[in-house]
Amino acid sequence: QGRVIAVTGASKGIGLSIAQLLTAHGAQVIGGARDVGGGKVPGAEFCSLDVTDEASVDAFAARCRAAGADALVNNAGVGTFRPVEEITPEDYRRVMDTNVLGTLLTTRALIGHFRNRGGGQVVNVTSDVSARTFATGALYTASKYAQRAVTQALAHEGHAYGLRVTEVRPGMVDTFFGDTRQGEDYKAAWLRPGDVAGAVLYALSAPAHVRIDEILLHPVVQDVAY
Ligand code: NJP
Repeated sequence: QGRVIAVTGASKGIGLSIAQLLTAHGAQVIGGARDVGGGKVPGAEFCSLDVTDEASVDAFAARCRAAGADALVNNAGVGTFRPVEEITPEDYRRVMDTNVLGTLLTTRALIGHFRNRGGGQVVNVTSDVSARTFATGALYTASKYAQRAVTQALAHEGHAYGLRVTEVRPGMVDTFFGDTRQGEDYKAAWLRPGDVAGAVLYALSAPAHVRIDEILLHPVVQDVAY
């Protein structure tokens, strides 16, 4: 209620749902993504943001600092699923730049602000595959393992000044992820974006003396694979 929360990748899928749910709970949301036509959430602000572009991130962060941001949700992400022998340098750069460098850049741009305020929260939406892998998952899971490492290192660094860091690790979610469409029949029993948004809300709603380190959630239909 009344908190200012920055959400990356807010134009569709999980990020859009996070923006909607947080706004419905009285937060002032500043969403960002490349598609400025998406992310239309009544009551929320939406800014152009490419997390792989330093200048774009700095402009987004400047707006978040000016608004007095209390928390950052790093949700923007992409995936490409190919066997190792088919992965191109272009695939590598797109996935690693978005998922790893993007998380680093947005976080770097806001943690000084959080430190100056004596605390804050960072919630990183990584994946259930941030700690296991599978065939065709080399590139995506490498990026998510790395994003998990960034998340955990940040938790160590931020502990000294009251930064609370959470990793949210969803299994299969019905979104547009990996150039798919939302609402396809084969995804009917998957997690809904709102399920993940609920986990983010839970982490952000924890009392000030509580740090939610990690939330792992799966649709029941997904094999218990960890
Ligand atoms: O995917 P999708 P999700 N700069 O494609 C944005 C993780 N996850 O909601 O820029 C800024 O519907 C893009 O916006 P736009 C996944 O790894 C998912 O499922 O306009 N934003 C859009 O808003 C990711 O970290 C599943 O194209 C950028 C959003 O990201 C997170 O969940 C399973 C951007 C992607 O929306 C959200 O993905 C899992 C950039 N450069 C983890 N590039 C799953 N769906 O099954 C992309 O374990 N975005």
